[in-house]
Amino acid sequence: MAGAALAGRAAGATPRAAGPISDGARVPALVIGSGYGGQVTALRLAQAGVDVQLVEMGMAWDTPGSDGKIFANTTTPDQRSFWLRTRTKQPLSNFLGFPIDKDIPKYTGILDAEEFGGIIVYQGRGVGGGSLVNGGMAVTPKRENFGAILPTVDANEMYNTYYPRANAALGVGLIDPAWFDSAECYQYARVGRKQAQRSGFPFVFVPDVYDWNYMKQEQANTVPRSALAGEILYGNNYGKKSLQKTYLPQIQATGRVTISPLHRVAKVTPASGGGYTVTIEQLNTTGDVTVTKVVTAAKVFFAAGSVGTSKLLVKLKATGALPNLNGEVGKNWGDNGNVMVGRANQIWDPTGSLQSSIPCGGIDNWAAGGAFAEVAPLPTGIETWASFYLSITKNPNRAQFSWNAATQEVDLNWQTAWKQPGIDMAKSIFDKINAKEGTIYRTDLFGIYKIWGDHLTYHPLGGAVLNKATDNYGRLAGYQGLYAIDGSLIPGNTSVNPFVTITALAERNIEKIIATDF
Ligand code: FAE
Repeated sequence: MAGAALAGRAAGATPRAAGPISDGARVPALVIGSGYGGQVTALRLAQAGVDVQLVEMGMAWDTPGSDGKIFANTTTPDQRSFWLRTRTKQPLSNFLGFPIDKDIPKYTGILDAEEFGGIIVYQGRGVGGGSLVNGGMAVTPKRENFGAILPTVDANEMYNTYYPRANAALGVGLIDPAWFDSAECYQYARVGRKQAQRSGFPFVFVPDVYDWNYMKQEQANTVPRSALAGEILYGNNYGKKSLQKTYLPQIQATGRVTISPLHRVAKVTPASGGGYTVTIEQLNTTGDVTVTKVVTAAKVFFAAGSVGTSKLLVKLKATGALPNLNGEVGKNWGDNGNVMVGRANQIWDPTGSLQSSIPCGGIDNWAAGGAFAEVAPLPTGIETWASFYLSITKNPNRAQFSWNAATQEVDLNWQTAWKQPGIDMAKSIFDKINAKEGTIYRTDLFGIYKIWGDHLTYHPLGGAVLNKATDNYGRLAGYQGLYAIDGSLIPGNTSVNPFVTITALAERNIEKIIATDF
């Protein structure tokens, strides 16, 4: 920690009002986005005595709807489910060949299916970011793979200090293997394990932030069901430890962080007297801008997620608000190699009508075939005889964001065909399993006669890559006091699900930034 001359640090420790941020405010630190990167940043700054404004375009997700629940169910999506859409855009668009999307009222819902030319990028919207919608799979990469993930970061520091810190703060835990062997809701995963092992692939349990004791009680029917009621994608009402249950209460306890939900940062540019002028649009729940606020911040942290941060930086560079950002901004974006697929099982391998929406295991063929496949649920409530997988692959393709002056929007040049290396890597697992089991791929989940879910990613990474667009701690090149501190720092792939790495890297970077820049 630096000495007493702490620019922008508030005197005293008067707890701050709940917010939102007011027009004309002058603040020491403004954080854009409240996902993993944003909440780590807000917490650690506040604990170091810095007053923080945390600005989030999505809702707070702290108030129940008319059904008494905060979050909607996957089986009955409603206005809460999607960000400003009039029709759902479900990752699995079809079932038994039939389209399953439906009309919904336009609302600032929780899951954004953001469409670019060749890919749909799913992201969480709200205080908690992706932690609100994700599966909670909390995976630390194998150490032997770390050099390829973040080549300029000291692996010893990460594995000795920051990964453990992130895992502890996120509340990561592992399923009880003995319980797994008998739980009805994991029959689908046991089928996945059996078939993987019969084909010679290692099946590994995957840690998750779900409360595993609560999961046991759900199976025993002694508590309201959440994972066992098919809750995922649109939020989870009970057992999942999203950031709302981990970092956020600690943030609130500091009394130093003002949170402004339904506030979207539109512009950041140097202020004449030092620091940055930040233009913020307040939204109503149909997405209209109701108020535009202009504030001044001594330091600004971009934690709007890989896509959100990249889009802002690319636009601000191209439109002259931040012209000195370097040419690496917007580059090295990847999809973490995501591809989805379903397999049709033999009649003697039912996967069960009750499936926990929280995956607990995967098939590791990373070293030999470049794929790590989560055994994922299909929580339809009926027996499907299907096994479903989300694979993370070593797909080497990288895309770039660029400013489109004609549309005044940021484009991403990813092509759907660029998924092919990822599909080939996933096939290194599933072609073999199909041959061994005498089974075939499902063709009814992504359209009519379409095998591969190659149109989407859940894991956007890159666009403001560490030690390229920034220095080795996320300080953006060209400007003092501007930082990127989220998934945009990671060049396209983490070999496993990304949020533990995003959290650990943010913990590492903010520690250095607090020690040297405040
Ligand atoms: P993120 O969590 O996306 O937070 C960014 C926040 O910034 C969001 O709340 C935005 O609304 C907000 N924002 C964006 N633009 C603005 C703006 N201009 N002004 C104000 N606010 C803004 O970023 N990862 C895993 O490791 N395990 C899983 O099991 C897993 N499952 C997933 C399932 C789904 C369906 C999805 C969509 C993702 C999943 N992920 C999973 C990915 C994970 O949630 C994601 O990598 C992290 O949430 C990214 O963290 P960031 O802090 O980068």
